Amino acid sequence: MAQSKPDAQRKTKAGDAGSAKQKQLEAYTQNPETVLTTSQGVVIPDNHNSLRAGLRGPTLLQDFLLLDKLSRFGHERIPERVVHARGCGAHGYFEVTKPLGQFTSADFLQEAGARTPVFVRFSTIAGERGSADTVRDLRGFAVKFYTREGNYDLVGASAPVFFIQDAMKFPDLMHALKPEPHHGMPQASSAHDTFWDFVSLMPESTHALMWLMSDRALPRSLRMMEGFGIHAYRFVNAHGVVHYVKFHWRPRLGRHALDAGEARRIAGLDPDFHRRDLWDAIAKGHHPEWELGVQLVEAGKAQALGIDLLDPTKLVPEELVPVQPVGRLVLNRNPDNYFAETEQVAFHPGHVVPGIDVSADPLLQGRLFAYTDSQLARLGGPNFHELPINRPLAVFHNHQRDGAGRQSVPRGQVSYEPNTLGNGTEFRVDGGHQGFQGIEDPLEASTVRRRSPAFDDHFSQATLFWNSQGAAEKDHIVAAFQHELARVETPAIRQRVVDNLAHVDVRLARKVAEVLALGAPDPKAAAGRAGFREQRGKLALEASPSLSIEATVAGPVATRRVAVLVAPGVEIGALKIVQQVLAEHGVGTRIVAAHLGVVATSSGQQLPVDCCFASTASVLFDAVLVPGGASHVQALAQNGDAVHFVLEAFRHCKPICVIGDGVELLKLAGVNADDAPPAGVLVSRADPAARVPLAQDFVAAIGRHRHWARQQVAVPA
Ligand code: HDE
Repeated sequence: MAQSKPDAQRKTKAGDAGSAKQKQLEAYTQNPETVLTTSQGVVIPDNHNSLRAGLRGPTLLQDFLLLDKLSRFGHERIPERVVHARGCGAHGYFEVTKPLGQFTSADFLQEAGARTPVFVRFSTIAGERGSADTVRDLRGFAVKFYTREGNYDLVGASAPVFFIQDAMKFPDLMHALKPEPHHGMPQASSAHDTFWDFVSLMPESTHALMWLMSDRALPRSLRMMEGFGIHAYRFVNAHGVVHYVKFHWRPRLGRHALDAGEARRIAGLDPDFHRRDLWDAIAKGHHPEWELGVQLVEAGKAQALGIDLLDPTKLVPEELVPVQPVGRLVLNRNPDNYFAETEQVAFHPGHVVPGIDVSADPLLQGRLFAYTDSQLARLGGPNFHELPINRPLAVFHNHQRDGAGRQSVPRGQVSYEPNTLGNGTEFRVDGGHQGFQGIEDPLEASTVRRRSPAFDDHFSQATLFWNSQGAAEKDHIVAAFQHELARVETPAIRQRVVDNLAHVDVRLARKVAEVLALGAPDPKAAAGRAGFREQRGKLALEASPSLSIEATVAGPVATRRVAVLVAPGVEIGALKIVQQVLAEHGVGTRIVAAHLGVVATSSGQQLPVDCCFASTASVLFDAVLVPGGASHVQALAQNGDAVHFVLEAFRHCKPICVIGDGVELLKLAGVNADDAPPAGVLVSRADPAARVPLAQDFVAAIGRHRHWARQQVAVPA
């Protein structure tokens, strides 16, 4: 492909490519028209009435206007992705901040400031297309770079490890996770027998399970979620020097999670919570951003690392190999059309460009087959690379031909190589030095259907993850295991899981078992089961602090949402000051009241209301602000929705700021904030001079996001 690319195009500056994909897409976009036509372009005179034999007679088969419309409608659906069916996407660009020429010859990574257009699709793994966004799941994080040397896809996820080591087990894993075949339940959830049956028999899944049961599986926003390439890929530079590379996407807004109960409630209140959040942020110009980091290990030194880079159930702690920032990803444009772009985009981990190559990771190797294969079924034929969203910016030319949905019109007699008939001279592509060279691996081995013994350590990194979590994060992991296993109906499966967990940490296993009416976790029973292999490696680290989001939680507060609860008689003087400070930090406030319209303030002004209790709840906000005003607080105190709003925010450990009499509402909620307010609760009695500092403390509390110490307080919400 690269060999037939016109030189003129190859020489365009990388920086010019910023809007190139958008321009390419514009050639295919359609604006709304005032005339309706059939699919053949014939103007439709009447779009309300079919053609019938007389006013009260049957419809005529000759009504091609009706047939065109009905038939086209009946074919609107394509199969959803067999996994990662539910997703949302956005356009943007990737910009190099640190050129990587020393490690890779990939053209798009050579120049600081060079921009490459991208399309990104986020997804949940298990749920079907119409499932909820906030379910407990790892998320897909797939990035298509439209580079000048062809498309490069980094098809990653929100955890750095996967459940299995070999592609052979992928259909089993997914069959166990997806709804059970007899009754088609549950939707978008791992909390059921078949999933836990399978993973309890596959100890290699333990490390990924720890991630799945942790707060990582409940992102507050896709904009606040980390991404990972999982597998080690390989960079090769112009001199043929090879490095293994692991990719990391780090959100500029920090890493933040939902509370598990909150996530479940949001799934009912707003199943589109994450996609709406992404869409709204981009639409309002708050362009989400991630830093791309790489961990590089020289190929010759991989063995000395003590972690098998080909094992996708292992990560490389960044305390051992630092993550070097090399670029930034900015999402700045919502798609024009969900189906044409987000649904039809087709990723593939084997879409690599010169300078980047795959590794022998046996999971990755299987993916190299699976993605094209599943696009063939999903997108109906081999020409899906011609769909506008998938088209490379690099010119593609080859002799693959025909097939369903072919759009290009290749000219000439020749669709084979070598030839002399194409351009009148001999054309032969045979061992050139351009384009994708691939790394020359000296392979000589007997075929073997077995795993490397280096893959046998199934628990030490699960233990590392557990050791690295903060106290609240550990509580959440325990609660998540309890919740999931309590939904498992077969006691023997629950027992197997806790027996396995005893190999991660005995206290963890005991705590999980506590509420499940199980026998004491028995590590020996686990070790005696078929398939159990444990060559526990010596941990180079006791804990890896970078794995905890609790430890690194403070971050920018821009785009967080604060609910301001109001009722008639609200005092808005202090409120305005706090709102102003919040706005300066990019925090949005929404006025929430018992009804839409306006609320009369204590000074007789009309305060417009943004949303009412009938359609919203505290779980849709990051923090709550209750202004002062005696009658307003009294009215809120008599409104069960308002009291519940505050209680629930308290329970979910969110920052709460109360001004003046607002503190009474907290008391009703059982929270005495008079003397020493609990963590994350900010109280201003009457002193007007204290308002700006109060607002600043509130901003700092929002920056911390959750005040988990409050978790210990029992709250009736
Ligand atoms: Fe995928 N995966 N996968 N996967 N995967 C698909 O491809 C598959 C794996 C990931 O937004 C499918 O086009 C196999 C790991 C993402 O369009 C399918 C194996 C990781 C997406 C497929 C894996 C992923 C997919 C479904 C093991 C994290 C969504 C339709 C050998 C690094 C991309 C499709 C999008 C999608 C197969 C393992 C991430 C069936 C066989 C590990 C983000 O081809």
